[in-house]
Amino acid sequence: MADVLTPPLLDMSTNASPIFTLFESEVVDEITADHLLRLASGVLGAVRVRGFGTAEQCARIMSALDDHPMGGYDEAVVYPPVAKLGPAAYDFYGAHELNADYWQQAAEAARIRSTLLGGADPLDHAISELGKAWRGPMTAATSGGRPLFAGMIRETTTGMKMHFDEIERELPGALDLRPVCQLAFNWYVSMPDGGGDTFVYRRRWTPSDEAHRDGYGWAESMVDGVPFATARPETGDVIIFDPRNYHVVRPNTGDGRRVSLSFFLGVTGRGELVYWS
Ligand SMILES: O=C(O)CCC(=O)C(=O)O
Ligand SMILES: [Fe+2]
Repeated sequence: MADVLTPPLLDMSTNASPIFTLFESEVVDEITADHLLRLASGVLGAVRVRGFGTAEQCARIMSALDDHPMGGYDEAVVYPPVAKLGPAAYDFYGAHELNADYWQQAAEAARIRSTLLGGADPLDHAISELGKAWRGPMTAATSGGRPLFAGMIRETTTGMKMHFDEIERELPGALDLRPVCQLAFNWYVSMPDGGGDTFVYRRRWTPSDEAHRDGYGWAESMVDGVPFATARPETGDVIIFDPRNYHVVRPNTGDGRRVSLSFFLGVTGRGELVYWS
């Protein structure tokens, strides 16, 4: 009889045919379409791409940010606070629509971000690298024909509660082309000397989870024993994972700021890679 292996990360087997957990965290030097497809189909937990941006690019962005203090999420909703530049579509789930306020914030944030990399837009670097990896059509997600804002700059210091992100549940039908999956892309332009790890659990939201809601997050006891992938990026690295899986960010424990450029990716039924924040 085959051995029965224990979770989280080992293969499960109750007979001679193993069922593979497939939720590893991979560290690579270059992102490929295969990584994106495995993340999208749920057979890879997280990928960390080393040196996605150079130290020089990251330093330029960080010094430009000194002249553009970041705002934040509404502290009544997101506490501990997370500073950010640019709107996320999910900021508007209370409003149930991407309203005039969204488009105004989007235009303002895109204007500021477009100069942060020595007069150029750091989003362009990210999109161009992903486009090369995908080798297929890639375009900004649209809503009512208008391209959504993508490329939020975000700073966490005391971490983030365990939560999930899923546009189709936050604002159903908001995107013109329905994504069949969702990935979160974070390029860390600065990381502290310690802490700031990201954990991704192989567990999606289900209605009974609402009994364990804690502000914008959910209780971590829900993921006891669940397979997980973890990544601790260094400055310049990228992490990509499926944010429909519960994920949590640990507090910084060392000197230095934890700042990332982030957006979501989706694959449409036509095989296009779309992006938005
Ligand atoms: O900052 C991180 O590592 C993850 C942030 C996050 O919650 C997301 O990208 O959905
Ligand atoms: Fe998230």
